Amino acid sequence: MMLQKFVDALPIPPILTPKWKNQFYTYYQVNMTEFKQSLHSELNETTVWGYEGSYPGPTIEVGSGEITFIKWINNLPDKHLLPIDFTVHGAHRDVPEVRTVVHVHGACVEWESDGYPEAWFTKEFKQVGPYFRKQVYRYDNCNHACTLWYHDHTLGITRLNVYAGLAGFYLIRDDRERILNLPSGKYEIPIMLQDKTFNKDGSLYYPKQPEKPIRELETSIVPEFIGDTILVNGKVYPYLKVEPRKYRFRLLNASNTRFFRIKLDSGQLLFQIGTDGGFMQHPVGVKEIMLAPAERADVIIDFSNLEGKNIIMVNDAPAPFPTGTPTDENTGTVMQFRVTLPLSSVDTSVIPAHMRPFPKINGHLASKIRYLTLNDNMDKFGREFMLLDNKQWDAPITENPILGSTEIWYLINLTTDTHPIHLHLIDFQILDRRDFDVETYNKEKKIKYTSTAIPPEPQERGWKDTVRANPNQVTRIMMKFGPFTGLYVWHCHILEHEDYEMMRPYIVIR
Ligand SMILES: [Cu+2]
Repeated sequence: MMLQKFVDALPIPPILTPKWKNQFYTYYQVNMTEFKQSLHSELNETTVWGYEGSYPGPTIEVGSGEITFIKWINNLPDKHLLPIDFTVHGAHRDVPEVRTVVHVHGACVEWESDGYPEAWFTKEFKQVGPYFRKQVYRYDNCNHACTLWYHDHTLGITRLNVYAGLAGFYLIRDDRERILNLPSGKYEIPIMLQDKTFNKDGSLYYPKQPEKPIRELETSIVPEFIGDTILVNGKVYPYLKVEPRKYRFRLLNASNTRFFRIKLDSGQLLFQIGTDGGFMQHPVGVKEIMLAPAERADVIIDFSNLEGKNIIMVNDAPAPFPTGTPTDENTGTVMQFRVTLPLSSVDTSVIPAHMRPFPKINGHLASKIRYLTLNDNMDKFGREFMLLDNKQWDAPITENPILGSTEIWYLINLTTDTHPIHLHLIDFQILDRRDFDVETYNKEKKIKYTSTAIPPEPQERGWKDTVRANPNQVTRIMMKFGPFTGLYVWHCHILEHEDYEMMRPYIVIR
């Protein structure tokens, strides 16, 4: 369906108000419900799922170190909005259709509050998953200022719950950020990028079968979901009126599968100041920003001296990435900035020369090196699916780092896709990527490098929680595990992969 571009204003999700707050704690309640929302003015209202009656959910803003409690409440209907594949692990007929569990992506949090995929719960907590521990989650927010996001993480239906609308921003602020004099208030705007496909009646379309249908099944999971329409903050191709001055944008790719490679059609630079885990040491001026699902970039765009201009944010990442279909006029367009508002006051905000020191973790301190493959496999229906280290979700835990220890993980990608690999609890640093010979690896289980090590891209030189592991490359990441012990997960953030076995538990032990 072709929807007219730039006819609706960019919505900005409301900031969530706490139920109560004192000098020690802050407490929020967040209701998940089904409701109708207009995603484009020419489209009938769409039934979506959201937090607090909003898709995207309201933005949660907390201070670094602020002890925050959140009760996530499932008030969704009993019937799922989208087609469930009951053969997928965790989504069999023995559990209720509608289950939820919320994960704050990038959070430094105790495991019981991390949103473990098997810690799901239903309406009124009547039924809960085997790893459910508490109704009210506790977040210590031991991160520096950063752009996080919250979204559903239920085993076997994450792709459907997130696609239905269960995602929102979670921003952590700190004193360092306050003294940087960045564009703030109405000049600081979250940008959630997603793709969807609509039925003619305005309802959400999600495929019931892959391109080559599985005859034995009424509904089958698909290897990836690629929507034909781009949404920003839940609106199709919106526009934003801006003043001729600097703005700060928190870019987030919250798509199921689609990668975004963002550019401005004016050719101007985006000044990136932060990665997944917060501020970088120095800003980098870049022409384009690559964002795999779940990756974030904190950027400043300067509209000074562009009065009267319209600037379009475009995308040219093939889908699936990197070998899929190139973008077209629809999937290559994201949103429009109209520099039509008068300058309301002199812009005194800055692009700082220095944000925060970025101490490189010392590789010699790594007490453990893990070699982990990303590979594909075939199920009994002849469907290809992806695995981490050749293991399914319920194989015994193999990644068991010791609290406080530093490890290096070699992500050895034997598939033809780029997989955004995400670890819960910790931030890591990308060491490098290096081409290797897949055939030799498959035969001899030995890494034969075919290039020298490629350093991370300028836009990746900061704390990360999600890394693009490209095909035919070994991607090395390094991290220190802590400050909590317990059960977490690491997984591919392509939600169709995550739901179908490309996820593994890991445990931090004492
Ligand atoms: Cu993947």
